[in-house]
Amino acid sequence: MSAENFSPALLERLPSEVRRPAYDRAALKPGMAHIGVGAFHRCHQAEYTDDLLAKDFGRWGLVGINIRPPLLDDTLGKQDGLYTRLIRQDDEVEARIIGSIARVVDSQDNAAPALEVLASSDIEMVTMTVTEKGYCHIPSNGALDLDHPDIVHDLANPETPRSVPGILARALELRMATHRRPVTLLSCDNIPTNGIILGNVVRTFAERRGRRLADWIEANVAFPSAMVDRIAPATTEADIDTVEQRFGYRDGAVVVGERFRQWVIEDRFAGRVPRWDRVGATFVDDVTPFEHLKMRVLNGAQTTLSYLGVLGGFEHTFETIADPRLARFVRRMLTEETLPTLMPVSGIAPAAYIEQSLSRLTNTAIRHRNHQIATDGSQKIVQRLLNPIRDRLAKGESITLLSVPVAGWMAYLIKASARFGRAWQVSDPFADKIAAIADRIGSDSKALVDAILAIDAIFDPSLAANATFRAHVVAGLDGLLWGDPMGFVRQVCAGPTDARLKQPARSA
Ligand code: CS2
Repeated sequence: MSAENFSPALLERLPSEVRRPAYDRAALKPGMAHIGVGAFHRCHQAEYTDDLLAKDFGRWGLVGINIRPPLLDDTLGKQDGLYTRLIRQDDEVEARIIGSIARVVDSQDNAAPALEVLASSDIEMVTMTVTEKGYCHIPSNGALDLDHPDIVHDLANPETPRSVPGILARALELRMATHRRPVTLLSCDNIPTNGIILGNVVRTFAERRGRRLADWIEANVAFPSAMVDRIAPATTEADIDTVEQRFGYRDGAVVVGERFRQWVIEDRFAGRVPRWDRVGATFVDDVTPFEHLKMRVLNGAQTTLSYLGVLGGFEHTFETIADPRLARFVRRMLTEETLPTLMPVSGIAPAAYIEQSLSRLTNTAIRHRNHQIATDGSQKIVQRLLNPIRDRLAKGESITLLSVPVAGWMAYLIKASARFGRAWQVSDPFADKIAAIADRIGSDSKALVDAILAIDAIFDPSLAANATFRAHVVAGLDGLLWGDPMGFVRQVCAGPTDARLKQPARSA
């Protein structure tokens, strides 16, 4: 017989090792909203908010909104917003019920339910995890992509928007027309200068709606940047089974994360602010150094391991990094090439941060699929790989190692094309474009690289034109696409450690 499903009524009967919300949930009032209630949000911002409510109960209940699948009503909704958050480190499991989500709203088919919440005078903070592509910006320059089909739709139908910029602009327009209360829109996605990008796309959209709205936004809305961190892969059936086996109930909304967590937020708000800084978050004047550190080191390592891992036949990050060739490669890449591009961060020694990041990736209980991390690489490689490459090229420093995962990303998408045997299923806004390139060109690495680097939404034209970069990526693609990719990685790693520019080992 299957175990009882989780419900608020079960709260009183949970095993004692499962921690419960330490505040009166019945008194919870919505004060902020979150768009994109996926595993990451439930493991990160919702947990910080739960900590805050326990420490200093206030008006900060969360309304969780999804504007894309999955439906929330089926899982979180049925459980009154409550769910189990597991922290896992190898064999250790620590369970806690998070209570900060007061209500969930499904707005996948129609923006009206989301708009009602976002425009409400109760809501003074809107956080979001809508994935990199949710901002509808051009990755290489951060501008709103006015040719994006959802943006085209929303500019023509501003009252029934589909895109994040369109929904936010409409919500702000409704706020301006009604109570006029200020609001902070806080991006929690891994895009560089995420507050600036969010501000850009919302303002550009609003300007097309009229000067009045644009001016109101200027005076009443803040877009702080933030660095968020905790590894929390998509929940699997196995995670749901783990809760059942260990704690005796079934929770369809369970999330699993690692112990490490970090949240650094730019101290630039409009209206009242949940004092997450009282429960471990940090408010700072400038997030940039933290953001570089996290995206280039931790995310850079994850992305590198995901592409090289798939090419090498590995399923998850922890299995990939257990391969000595890949572990050595990624450590050398981060230490020799990425580290010198980082800005000083007070209190954090970069070399120690690299070691800590690599060690987080070895956690065998965090089953993060390489294909999950590889998803939407076109939206990730700029901040994780291309920006450090640009910084190094500007100083005449070598990019031998950092170019390999760029070629890895290309090989990953090329091998998904019909001409290359559809090795695996991929999900990336540029997948079709790259498959078409692969189908047209076939096996000529140099021609493949030329065609892919010409996609200026991903590759800034000056980087794409750089002869050293091109040569290294061609050599990387040669090595990863044909023959033995792991042998190639080992060979690159066996090469000289000299930091100055060198011609690639196998330049085409
Ligand atoms: C991952 C991130 O899927 C991905 O792109 O690299 O979700 C990563 O796990 C988080 O940024 C960690 O904070």
